[in-house]
Amino acid sequence: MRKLLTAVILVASAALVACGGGDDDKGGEGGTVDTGGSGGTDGTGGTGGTGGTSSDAVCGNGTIEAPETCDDKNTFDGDGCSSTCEIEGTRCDQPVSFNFLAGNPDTDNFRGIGGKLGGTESTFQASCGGDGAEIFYEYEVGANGFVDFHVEPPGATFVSVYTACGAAELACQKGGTVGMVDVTRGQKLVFAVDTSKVAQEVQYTLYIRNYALYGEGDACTPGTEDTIGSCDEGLYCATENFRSFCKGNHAPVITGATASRTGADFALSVEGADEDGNAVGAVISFYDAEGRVLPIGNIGNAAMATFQNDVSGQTTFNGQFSNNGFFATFDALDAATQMDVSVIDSGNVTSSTQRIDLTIIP
Ligand SMILES: [Ca+2]
Ligand SMILES: [Ca+2]
Ligand SMILES: [Ca+2]
Ligand SMILES: [Ca+2]
Repeated sequence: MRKLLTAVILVASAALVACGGGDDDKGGEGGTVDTGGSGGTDGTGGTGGTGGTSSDAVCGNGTIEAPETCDDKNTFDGDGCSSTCEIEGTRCDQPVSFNFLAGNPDTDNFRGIGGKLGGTESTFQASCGGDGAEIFYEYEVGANGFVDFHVEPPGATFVSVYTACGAAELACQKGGTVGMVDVTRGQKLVFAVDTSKVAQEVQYTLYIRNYALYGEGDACTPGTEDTIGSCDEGLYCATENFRSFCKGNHAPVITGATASRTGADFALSVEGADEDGNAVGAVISFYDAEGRVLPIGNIGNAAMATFQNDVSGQTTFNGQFSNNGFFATFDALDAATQMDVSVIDSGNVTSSTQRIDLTIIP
């Protein structure tokens, strides 16, 4: 603002100077936009040049005044209209802030923001397409893990991602297809939304989601700084002294398992050990006498049997599962004589699989 006022005052004084006496033959030169005209020299003949006209545009007043290309009633960058009232996003070095427009996205939620592509000028084309004009977004990553992203609608849009303007492309996705890049907290990414349609309006929505993965010792309690109770692969969310954190995980071990069918009822008993005490259930599959796997309704060939007795915290356990009418529900299992059983823990780590007989109790 101060700069603009100074400019206005300078222009005003230049314009006064411009009204000086003119040359016999020659009037003063007219002013330019920024400086007033200079007066003629000598004598009285010429008329001085007229003062230049200045842009008295005020960015932030809500009115687009030349040379402004937008005015969104504020002087913030990153919201689509810059602090100097230039449209943002059409150049990579002047991107729109995805975080700002999406409300500082938290992790593990898709945030989408919409826009319009329609310009004639294509300065850029990603490997998967983009003949038309493009809009650039900057995205600041909230948490270690990965980011997945896509742009809609399919057919007319593309999105590509870079660590910075001019850097190698990390990924390029056609509209409707999801891309993924590994990220670290605080890292900035540039997303380019592009279109194949030249000079034709295309409404788009760009979606970005930051999946947080938490390492050993990181808090995993929802509601704390980390927003979701998930840990890196191979770790699990352990609770001690009212605090939850990601902890190294060990595979459960099965020491013995029995399964039986009584009429339509099913019962499973699994003895095992888990160093972390976080076994939660068994993954089960059924086989006929010829060793062919049998579908479990529309669940697939394997189902989860969560232990009905609480074995959490037990390093050796005897997990129980029973279901009345199980075989009446899943008719295709009538031929079952054998089962595969493995134990799964809360970190999604499973034991090795054991093939056991399904005992038929008349
Ligand atoms: Ca303005
Ligand atoms: Ca603005
Ligand atoms: Ca383009
Ligand atoms: Ca474990």
